[in-house]
Amino acid sequence: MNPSRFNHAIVRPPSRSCVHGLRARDTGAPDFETFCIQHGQYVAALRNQGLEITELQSLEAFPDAVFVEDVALCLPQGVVLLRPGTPSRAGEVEASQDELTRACGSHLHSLQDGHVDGGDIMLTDREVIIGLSSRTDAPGARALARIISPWGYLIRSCPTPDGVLHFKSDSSYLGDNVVFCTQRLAATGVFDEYDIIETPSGEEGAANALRINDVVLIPAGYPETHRVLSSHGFVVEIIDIGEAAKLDGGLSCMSLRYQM
Ligand code: CIR
Repeated sequence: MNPSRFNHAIVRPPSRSCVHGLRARDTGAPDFETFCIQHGQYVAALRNQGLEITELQSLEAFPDAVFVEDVALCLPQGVVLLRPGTPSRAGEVEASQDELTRACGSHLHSLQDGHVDGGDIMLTDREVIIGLSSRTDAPGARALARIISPWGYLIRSCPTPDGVLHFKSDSSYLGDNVVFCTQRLAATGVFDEYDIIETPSGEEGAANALRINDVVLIPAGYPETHRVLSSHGFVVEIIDIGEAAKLDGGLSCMSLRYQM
């Protein structure tokens, strides 16, 4: 499979309860109306790349449920329901199960042990990297490997630097062996076999970019990132996700992308 080619995405609009969403540092609650507008622009950007969109119901009971990436892993061989590593998000999985079955039309597999957040899973052309973090543990990584190894995936797990929420908060796979990541994550050696483009100094917040077919989406507010990625030949599109960022959410977190 090509981890940058997609024709479907599942999204979930924010709920009013988003103001209570988790955040490592409080810079103020997101504004619900603005969040909805920005979410709509994000979805429009996915549609512009030819993706068919399935919109799940927003979940008032789960303030972080807009970050739908964390509840499942969608692969051509099947969908794996994950086990988010923070108690307030555990119930999002069950609440999503029926809609995900309808959307993906395939049998759902459930993680049997440990914890994994989708934000800690990176698919590249050669492997699946599982970042061990405060949300994703070794038993969860092993349980995921037991499900997807038989499908032919090579799995590797590695630590995520302290203070980084998810492995992909600090990195994104841009296709053709290229990884865009922070200096602190590159320093762990995890991407030594890849062609690394480091985030410009002071623009670490742009590391969670999103390659969708022929474009790379980046969050607004990172002009050097725009320049650097463009100079490497990427077609870059800017999306304002300022409200999601108040809850430590990035571009990848707000969709489950797949190819059917
Ligand atoms: C959380 O702490 O779970 C949410 N506030 C942010 C989740 C971001 N998701 C992601 O990076 N995949």
